[in-house]
Amino acid sequence: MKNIAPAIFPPNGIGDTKPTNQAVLDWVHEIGKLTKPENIFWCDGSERENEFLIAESLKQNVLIKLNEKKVPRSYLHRSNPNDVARVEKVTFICTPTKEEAGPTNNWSEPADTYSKLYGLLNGAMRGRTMFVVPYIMGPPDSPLTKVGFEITDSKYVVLSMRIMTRMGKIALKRLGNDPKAEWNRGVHSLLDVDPDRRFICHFPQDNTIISVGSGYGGNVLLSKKCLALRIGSYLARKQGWMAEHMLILGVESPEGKKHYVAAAFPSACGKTNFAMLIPPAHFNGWKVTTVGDDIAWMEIRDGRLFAVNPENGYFGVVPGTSYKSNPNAMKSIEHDTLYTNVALTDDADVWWEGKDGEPPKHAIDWRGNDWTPDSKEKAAHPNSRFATPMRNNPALDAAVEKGEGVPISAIIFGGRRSDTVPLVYEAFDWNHGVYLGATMASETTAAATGAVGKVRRDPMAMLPFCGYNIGDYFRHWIDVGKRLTNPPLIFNVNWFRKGANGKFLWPGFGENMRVLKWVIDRCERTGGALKSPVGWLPSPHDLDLEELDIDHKSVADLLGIDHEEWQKELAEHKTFFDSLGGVVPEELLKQREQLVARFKQ
Ligand code: GTP
Ligand code: SPV
Ligand code: MN
Repeated sequence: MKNIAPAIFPPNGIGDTKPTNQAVLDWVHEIGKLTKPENIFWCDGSERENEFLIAESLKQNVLIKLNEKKVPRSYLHRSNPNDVARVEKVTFICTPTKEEAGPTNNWSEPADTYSKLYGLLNGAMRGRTMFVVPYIMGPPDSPLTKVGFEITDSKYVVLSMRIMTRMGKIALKRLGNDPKAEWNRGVHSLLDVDPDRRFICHFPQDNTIISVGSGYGGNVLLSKKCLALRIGSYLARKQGWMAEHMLILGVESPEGKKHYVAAAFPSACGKTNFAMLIPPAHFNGWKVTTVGDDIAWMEIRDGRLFAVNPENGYFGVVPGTSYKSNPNAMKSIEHDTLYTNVALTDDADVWWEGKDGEPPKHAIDWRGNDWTPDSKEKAAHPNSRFATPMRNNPALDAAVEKGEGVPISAIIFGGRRSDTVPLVYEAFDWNHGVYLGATMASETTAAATGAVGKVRRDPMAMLPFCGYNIGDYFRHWIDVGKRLTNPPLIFNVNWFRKGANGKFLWPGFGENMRVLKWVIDRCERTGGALKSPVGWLPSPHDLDLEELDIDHKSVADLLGIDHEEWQKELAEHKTFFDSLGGVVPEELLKQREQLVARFKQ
């Protein structure tokens, strides 16, 4: 077996914090009997434990220590080159019937899948340490917060989970001793990191996740996409709340008026960047703060949506991150950060495509090979990532620990579209907004294995993350709308429209404040807009474009509705809905008819 680190043996007082809940003990015993590890390490989330695990990871080459002066307390991990992104084709929703998983998910029968996975897990941890990682998702005192346990044979997973979740004793306390309490069971084993034996399986009815054969991010940090979105969305519908692939940000005006906005963009389409936006100089006095950069859990209270960020850290795309594009991210990852698959310079600093300054004359690339600026290969993998605690973010919102969450004034959907879709527009009402989300599309990115740059429908940026039938998910959105007396306004944005020269028309990043400002103006009922077939569109003078170097033609192109392109788009909406085989709610079919009719007027 390649690259798999053997067991480690902690001194007394480390690795022995056993939970007292009998249901957890029974489950760990069962998985231990199956996987046959050398020993069991019970994590408590303490500093001492973390130091021990880092020291052992360095000895076993699971981590490389970075330059203490340049990036203090930070490390580099290289995953297997065959294992660098989420793999959607081996991600399964294992519900009793195929209908429950729906037309957009890979389905496999639960009993068969358990027996296949238990077969693979049989003796899988021989000679290794089995770690038991207790964690919570959500602020410690939130009613939305969930408890999870992840069993893993990867120290990289344990160290990442400590950054990405509230991990350790806090979860044991929250769970308590009730053997019937709700908690998520997650089992992860690297096996031999063979793509042919890689499966990420979800059993929503059992609140269980089993992931084997990968050591990479979204496949193995089971708190994130697996629990917070796939199992989360299933529980959310059952329990009447929402689990969404959304950032959450706060916007405060110079007068001190604050709004919170949630935005769903597909993987690697700008959530982290938008959540950490720094307004341009022209918006002096405006402040944007980050509640979350990837996932929102929302509930209805007093007819409004309130959101919490269930996570405790950011697992962000590294390439393209610079002081120019995202200074808050750069400051966040200057220390106490776990990097995956970036390049290593000769002085043990990190490097990636798009970082500020000159590329190093020599580096070791993400695969561990020599690299120079003349190399054909990229120094950092396009989906290389940082894991950094949210506390590192200079723009962290003060309400991030608030259990009741923050009230959401606007929801923004957005994809990566070279053409057709304008910079920003607003839905006429909630159901129209649900239609915008349900029909959104985006060019695929390196965040998942497979082709990059292919336009695909990705409803609400949840195509790979909805843990049940997408038709029922649309229905849930419509039903939530009925319960909202003060619903958020819904918008669609596209930072990625290109001009005839193939270049982005919009400067993006901090300048997205100009679009956000219009969104806030609309929430405040002060912003102007024109009625178009697709929704409310700002005219160029409704957007504050002062001190921005952009010509009239580009603005017109950004806001334009090309009827020919939209005829194609409308046909694609129909093809997509048809492909779902009759699960699309009547309300959305009606929205499509109305959209078609508006184009004929
Ligand atoms: P996940 O973590 O995969 O969910 O991604 P994300 O949605 O958080 O995307 P992120 O903010 O990390 O951005 C992904 C890529 O898009 C990076 O290469 C960014 O540089 C680029 N990007 C982000 N915002 C903008 C923008 O406003 N304009 C342009 N042109 N590129 C952007
Ligand atoms: C995404 O792909 O949407 C991510 C990265 O946020 S991962 O955690 O790998 O799924
Ligand atoms: Mn994401």
